[in-house]
Amino acid sequence: MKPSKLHVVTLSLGLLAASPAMAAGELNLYNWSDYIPQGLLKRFEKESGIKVNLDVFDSNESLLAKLKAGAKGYDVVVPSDYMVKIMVDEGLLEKIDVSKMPNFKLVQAPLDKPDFDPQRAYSAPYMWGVTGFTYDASRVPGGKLDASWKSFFQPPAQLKGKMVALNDVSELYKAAAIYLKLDQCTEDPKQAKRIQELLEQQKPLLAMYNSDGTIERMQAQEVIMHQQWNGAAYRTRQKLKSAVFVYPKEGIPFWNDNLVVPKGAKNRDNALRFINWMMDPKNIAEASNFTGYNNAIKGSSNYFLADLKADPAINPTPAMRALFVPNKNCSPKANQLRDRVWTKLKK
Ligand code: N2P
Repeated sequence: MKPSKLHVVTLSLGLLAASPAMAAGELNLYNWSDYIPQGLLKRFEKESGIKVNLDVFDSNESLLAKLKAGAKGYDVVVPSDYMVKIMVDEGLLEKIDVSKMPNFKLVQAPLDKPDFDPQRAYSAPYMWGVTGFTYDASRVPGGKLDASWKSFFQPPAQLKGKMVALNDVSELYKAAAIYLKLDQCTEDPKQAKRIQELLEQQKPLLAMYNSDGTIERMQAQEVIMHQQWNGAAYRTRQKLKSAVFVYPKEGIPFWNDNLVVPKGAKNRDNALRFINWMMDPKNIAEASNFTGYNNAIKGSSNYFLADLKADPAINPTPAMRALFVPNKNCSPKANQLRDRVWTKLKK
């Protein structure tokens, strides 16, 4: 093909655009799948000159395994609350003094001093939310299910093979513990066994364990019920009007995710710049508008889409808040019991 004049112009523009980015270097972000809009990353690239490379994971445990296996090359990763503590204890994170960053003053209580990182020495808040399950009201008997974990663990027979649970040890174990009125950090093998039995009896009813593609699976009506995070549920409801997100009456798992820097990150300065930039109300609001989750930054809700503002999980009533069950930092013994339940379940 003969190079046209247009082609040459495009090429040189491309080079021009690339040079500041090359000067400022790169940022390797390892985030949950479907958890940050491309447009926001593009705007960060434009404003900073830093090129962002995005790679994705589907659970805290796969993120931990990756870092422990010595994965180098990530500059910012996004663990949940309890996993920040585990990573700090394992010496996997850089101390980055988030509380001294200019935008930190905008972080609202209680997420300015969370128990997993009270000084905010290692982590900055990203999104927060809750875990429940969504069902398609057009396909359940009577068009309605009880707002209970019972509907998820012991559903009507018609749902057999038409439900999916998250592929997430922490989420399933915690939901089961709440339903059975047990401590999510139990160190009692007998209690762990009861959790095991509940999960084992549910397993044959499930089409699979999968944390990715939950919105698409519900929208395509491949399944009738899906354990889901509230942001994914919000996005599901925009595509499937008959979708109902359940806030279970026995307790609603509450979590928050965080931006941290793995030890030895090559682009530490770029990571710090990105983290501070993400604590800007307008920037984090753009992430919330895309993901459907709230965040901890003061003033960001001024930029929320009307639909998002109206979502009950974004502005929980005091009654709903009273049901929140935050992730706890369990002891190694409790974590070991939990992991054994999971390994057996997945065999
Ligand atoms: C987005 C993942 C939400 C994170 N796909 C739940 N902690």
